[in-house]
Amino acid sequence: MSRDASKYTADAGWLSPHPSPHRPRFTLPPGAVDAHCHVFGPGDEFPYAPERKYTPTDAPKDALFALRDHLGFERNVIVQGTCHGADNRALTDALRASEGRARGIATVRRDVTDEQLKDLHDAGVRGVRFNFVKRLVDVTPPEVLLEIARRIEPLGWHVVVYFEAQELPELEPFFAKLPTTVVVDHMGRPDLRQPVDGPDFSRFVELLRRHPHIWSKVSGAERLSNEGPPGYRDFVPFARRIVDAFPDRVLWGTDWPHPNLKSHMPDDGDLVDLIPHFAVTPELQRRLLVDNPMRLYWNAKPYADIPGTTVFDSDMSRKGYHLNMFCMSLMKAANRERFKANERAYLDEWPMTEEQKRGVLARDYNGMISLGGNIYFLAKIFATDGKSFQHAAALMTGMAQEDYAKMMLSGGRKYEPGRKGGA
Ligand code: 0GY
Repeated sequence: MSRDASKYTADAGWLSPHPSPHRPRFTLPPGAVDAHCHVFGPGDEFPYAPERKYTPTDAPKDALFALRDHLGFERNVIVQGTCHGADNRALTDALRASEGRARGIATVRRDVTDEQLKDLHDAGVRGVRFNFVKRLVDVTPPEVLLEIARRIEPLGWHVVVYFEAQELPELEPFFAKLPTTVVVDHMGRPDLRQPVDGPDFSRFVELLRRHPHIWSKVSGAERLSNEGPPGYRDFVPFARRIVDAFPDRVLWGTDWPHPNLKSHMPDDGDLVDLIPHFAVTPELQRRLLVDNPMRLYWNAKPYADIPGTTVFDSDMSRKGYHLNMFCMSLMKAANRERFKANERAYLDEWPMTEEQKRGVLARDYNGMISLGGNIYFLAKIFATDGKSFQHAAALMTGMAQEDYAKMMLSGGRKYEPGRKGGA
């Protein structure tokens, strides 16, 4: 269907995205992520929600990906726009088409099924958005939102929240209760006419200080600024205060295609050129644009390459859960007897992977650690065998226990970075 024949007409006065943004003068660090943007429609393919509060012009995935390449970004985080309600098809279509270069934030209702959540995850969704801006949505009660947050938490997802600054005092206790990371859109929409160190914005800074699970997007210059383009200078001190204080909990995004702007349509190149004014060193720029979004959305782990070390983080804890619970069961004498009587049969009572079971049978402690076993739990296995920590440590370093003991008594062994068990 041609554009003219579209069944949707955008709202009167709706501003479409800038047709030809300039290439930024600021060179983005390699791997930069635009962590707040949307896709709208096309409406004829992905209908706008009947309950929507606005009708935009279409802003399809191809236009977003072209902008990504033009500005110099590597990846996108696409946030479900309220004009699509809880129908995430335009979002998941874009995520799938991105070939792993986009992650998504969806909108879900309380009746979402586990299967639908799994489909969203497979498409690349890593969070849900709770919107408290009344001009955009009919607000969902907090107890329902909390229920949704508890459903998505086991998937490793987080919650993105959008609210007006005056709502913060009422919302803070709710944010404090959320079991996941919470990302605030556009710094909680401060009034930039107030002083940056005045009570209103200081309240927002305090929110982040008090709650280490809360992050902020330092985006929205074109929405919040009273001075306007191209410098958006009144926005800079606010974003800078947040980036300086919480460099590991900030994200940035274009907010393309800038829905509901009335004053002007920004040149996205100007928005990128603003970044070095509030993230003032290459280090801060890399954290804001690469490290933080990669950690949150692509599960990139800065500690994954520590030589010879497996860090027992939440992913390893999930992976090794049943293995570690089996180990704990050996605390009971009756269970130890049953295990010793028939190891294989006892292991088959636990929903562990075959690899984990083989690791136990072979007493391969390094193998078990790589499969999510934690040495404090694994200790129950060698204790059941009547063996000591020294025995296990010798096994893990490939030495006879006697030689290991001698080596330790004579002052330990020389540090060799990278040796398994040597860190
Ligand atoms: C934004 C801001 C707005 C809109 C939405 O989902 C949306 O409709 O987020 C707004 O109107 O302030 O971040 O895109």
